Amino acid sequence: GAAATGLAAAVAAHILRRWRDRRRIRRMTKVELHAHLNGSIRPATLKRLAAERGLDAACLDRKRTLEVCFEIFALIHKCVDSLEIVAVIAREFLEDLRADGCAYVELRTTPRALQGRTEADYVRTVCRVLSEASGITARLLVSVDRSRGPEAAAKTLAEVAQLRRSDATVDRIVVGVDFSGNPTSKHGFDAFEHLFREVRDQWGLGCALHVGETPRSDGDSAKILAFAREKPRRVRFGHALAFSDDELRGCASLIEACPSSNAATLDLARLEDHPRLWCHFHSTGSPPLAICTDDTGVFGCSLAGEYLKVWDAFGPVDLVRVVDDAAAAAFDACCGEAVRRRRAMYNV
Ligand code: 6MZ
Repeated sequence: GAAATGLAAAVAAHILRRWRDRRRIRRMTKVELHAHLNGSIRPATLKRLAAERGLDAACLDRKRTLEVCFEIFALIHKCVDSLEIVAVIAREFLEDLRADGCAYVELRTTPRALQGRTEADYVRTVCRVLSEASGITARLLVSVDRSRGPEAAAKTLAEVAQLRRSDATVDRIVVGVDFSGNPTSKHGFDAFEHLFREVRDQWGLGCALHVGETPRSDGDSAKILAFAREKPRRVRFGHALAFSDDELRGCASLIEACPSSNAATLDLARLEDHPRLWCHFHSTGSPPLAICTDDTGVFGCSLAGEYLKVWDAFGPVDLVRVVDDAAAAAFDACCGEAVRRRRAMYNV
């Protein structure tokens, strides 16, 4: 009698607490620092575009290894074949982020020349869409796709430098440069380092560098870590899964952790085994960390969903502090104000 009633009350209290936690996390004010525009295409939009073009989309049914991810990016790039579609996927993603409680986002994308338009047109289009966003502050990181090689990157960045001088919107919206692309491609960071040095030291912008995405060290890790240590606040690490705790000790550069993406590419059975998240929540002296989505369209994830996954695997943990750390590592200082404004407005 009494024991059963007590048990039922305890179970009910547990369910209620869990429901409240999840509602709070879904609503809480967040920041997104690592999201690739084309990888963030809505799955429904991707399927529709692929069907309209008669493209084989069988790769979407396969398990997300790194190799499959890059097959999917190739499919997405065939589907996103005009600046109009680029603008649509950017608007849709901003809408999804805002609904997930995101106050500030740094979106990243690799400029492409599409249908007779130039890479500069691509950058201008994306900056225009980001500058028009309402209810969310959006900035852009220009991506360098390592698989295209350093000459292509130098050409793209020269155009961006020119645009920043001639277009006030581009100048305001572009806040950094990202180093991404297939980590198994032949070009290492050393081939691009001079370009990132220029971005960091001459342009005064941030560098978001993919590093150690696969457990096999890609030979870039030491060089990227040395580059970061020179000016830690101007550099963030994407993934950084292959770093050891000792290598990272005392490093002030933030790590952009992408739970679903990392679990897929590392083939983790449980998020509890994520090396960086584990260290962040279980040991002291590990670098600050942000929770990010990487490619919502490829991994079928969402920003709020990633926070919930971390909560389920490591909670109770201080997710507000994670957001504050991320805001402090944003490449535009206006992020802090965007976060404060949303917190004041929604009281979360
Ligand atoms: C490395 C990635 C990535 O630039 O066309 N990208 N690079 N590792 C990852 N982990 C899964 N996820 C995305 O968006 C798609 C491009 O982003 C990079 C790749 O270069 C991919 O082609 P954009 O908007």
